[in-house]
Amino acid sequence: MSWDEALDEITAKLTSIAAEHGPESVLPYSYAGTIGQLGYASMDRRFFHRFGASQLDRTICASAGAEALNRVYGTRVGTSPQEFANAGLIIAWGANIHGNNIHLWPFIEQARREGAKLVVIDPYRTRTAALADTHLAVKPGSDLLLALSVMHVLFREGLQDEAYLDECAHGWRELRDHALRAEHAPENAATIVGVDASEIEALAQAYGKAGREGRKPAVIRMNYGIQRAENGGHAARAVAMLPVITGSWKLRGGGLLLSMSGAFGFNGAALQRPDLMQCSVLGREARMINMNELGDALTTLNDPPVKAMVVYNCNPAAVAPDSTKVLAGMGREDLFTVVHEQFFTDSTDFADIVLPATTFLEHKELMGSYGHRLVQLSDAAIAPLGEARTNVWLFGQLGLRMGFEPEWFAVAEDALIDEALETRHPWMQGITRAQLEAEKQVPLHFPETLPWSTRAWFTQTPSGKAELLPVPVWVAPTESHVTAQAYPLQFLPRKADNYMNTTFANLSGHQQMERRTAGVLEMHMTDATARNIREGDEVRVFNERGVIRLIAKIDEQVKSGVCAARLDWNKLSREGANVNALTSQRLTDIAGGATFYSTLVEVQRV
Ligand SMILES: Nc1nc2c(c(=O)[nH]1)N[C@H]1C(S)=C(S)[C@@H](COP(=O)(O)OP(=O)(O)OC[C@H]3O[C@@H](n4cnc5c(=O)[nH]c(N)nc54)[C@H](O)[C@@H]3O)O[C@H]1N2
Ligand SMILES: Nc1nc2c(c(=O)[nH]1)N[C@H]1C(S)=C(S)[C@@H](COP(=O)(O)OP(=O)(O)OC[C@H]3O[C@@H](n4cnc5c(=O)[nH]c(N)nc54)[C@H](O)[C@@H]3O)O[C@H]1N2
Ligand SMILES: [Mo]
Repeated sequence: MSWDEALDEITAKLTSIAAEHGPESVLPYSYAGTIGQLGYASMDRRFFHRFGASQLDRTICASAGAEALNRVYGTRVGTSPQEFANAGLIIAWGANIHGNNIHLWPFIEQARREGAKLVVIDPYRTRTAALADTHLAVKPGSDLLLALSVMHVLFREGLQDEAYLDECAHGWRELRDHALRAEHAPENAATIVGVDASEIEALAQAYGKAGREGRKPAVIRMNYGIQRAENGGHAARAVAMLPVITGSWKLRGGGLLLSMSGAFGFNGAALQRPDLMQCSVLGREARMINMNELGDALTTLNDPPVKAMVVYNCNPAAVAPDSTKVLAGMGREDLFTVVHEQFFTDSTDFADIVLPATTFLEHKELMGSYGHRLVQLSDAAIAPLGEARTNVWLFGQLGLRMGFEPEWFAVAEDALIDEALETRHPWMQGITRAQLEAEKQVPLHFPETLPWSTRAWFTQTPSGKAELLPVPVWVAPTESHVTAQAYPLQFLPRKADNYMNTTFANLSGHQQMERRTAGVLEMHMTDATARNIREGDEVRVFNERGVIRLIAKIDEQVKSGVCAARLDWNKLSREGANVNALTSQRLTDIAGGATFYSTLVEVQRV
């Protein structure tokens, strides 16, 4: 059909569904796509707010870790990537830098050429771990206990920076007393963490002594791997406290980086217009649906049920947890589904209408960052191919067809960029589109002093200092090696080094690069032998949520008790089911995040 016919049909369908079931029966489902300020959240949000659709809580990736940082520091700011070159000890904690964050790697290499050591804390032997000086192959979900154990040694040895703590931290003596409890001593924590006590001891000693007596400082690259566990919010919070304890923020090349997103103050309210919910037929704020609970939202939710789903920037059929339920829901005959996509993904297979989307090469975007401190303009390199249209255009058109106000919906990309840059954020003052057009990237007006180096930085926490309370308490995830019974193996449903979540998984060049782990379950010899499984055998991997079939690969990437397989499209997987058939909709302890890495399974030879 033509674009005109498609837009008319979608408008008519959404209108009649809203008339019968209320506008909240329409659910937008999106994540980052090509990640720009406009494509991620601008006209799309305006449209759904004005319509009165259910809101989507976008928690699938980073919500627990982001909130953990907010709780300790009040916002999300950290060591800049370039500063890693000045570190003497780099800890990659739940961070596959060489696979997922390759642009940080050159600075790590630079530091290592000057003698820095790299420690990787990851249950899987990633490319990053294989290149490290030390790899701590911890049990999934044990980071909270490991962080407390590191704190135990720091305080036991008097390696804390008391002057910094007194000035900049709230509750450090309570944290010290808690950390010094016997259960946090390395010899008592080691079994649960899954490493030797001596390894924890060595890590803590190296971390605590870095930056002292002429040594270069330690920096932690914490990444989101750590917070995809049920206790991941408090685990991330505990790790985030470590550089406060040692005062490592005071030194160039010290500190910690999870996210820099708090340094960018784009005017999200102007782009997204949450106030438009008040002008919708609902006349109030619409209900919120956690995107990790899509399976339940499509199969059990009522008052009203979800009757239409509009998918863009996302491939929920492949990436959302508990996919047996997700696919049952997306397969409902009475669900009207629209997907705006670049490729015929697993999700387009469920669509009533597929709309062609532009790629980042075909649209103009305003970019922030997770790591660096540059505002960037990403120009369209070519005109859109075929009939591909941008997210902004699509939702603007739908708004106009709905009869919504042209002053909010007939708005072009450049005007949206201007609105996004109209902000009171102090670090973005004076940054304009004209400057970005000329220079393409403009540094934030970031303060001269190192982040969190003095108390003056802590303006956004209740105490005006780093918040170390409540003390982080070790609790095992519901699904972990501590709790394992019927399903004894911890399962890592991992990202590919050469795909972007599920983007590129259909491209043969990328598939070639991911050959080693295509359709494979990586297991340790001990677990394989106990199940009479040999290399190359077909195996069933299952739990109470689902079953998938893979080929056993016996290697040293995982320790016994842990197995791993990587995320792929369902339709490129054996029997059409990928790793998310096994993951759960359970949420993290903080901020409703996804718990992909808190998954237990059993494995059988077919
Ligand atoms: N090549 C590539 N790059 C990507 C992506 C991609 O798919 N491919 N995805 C992008 C996206 S959306 C994101 S959010 C980032 C994410 O980048 P990362 O934050 O690095 O995320 P993950 O790969 O999920 O997890 C990192 C590591 O954590 C390990 N891990 C799992 N459980 C635990 C645990 O309990 N403790 C510890 N210490 N480690 C654990 C995993 O084995 C994994 O190697 O990468 C982005 N970059
Ligand atoms: N098992 C398991 N599941 C996971 C993860 C994991 O590590 N393991 N990682 C989780 C994480 S961290 C994340 S962030 C999510 C990511 O999940 P998704 O957000 O679904 O990410 P992708 O799989 O990359 O799919 C993005 C889709 O958006 C499309 N797209 C790109 N740009 C645009 C655009 O401008 N407009 C439109 N309309 N479409 C566009 C791409 O073609 C692609 O199909 O997956 C989560 N799921
Ligand atoms: Mo992500």
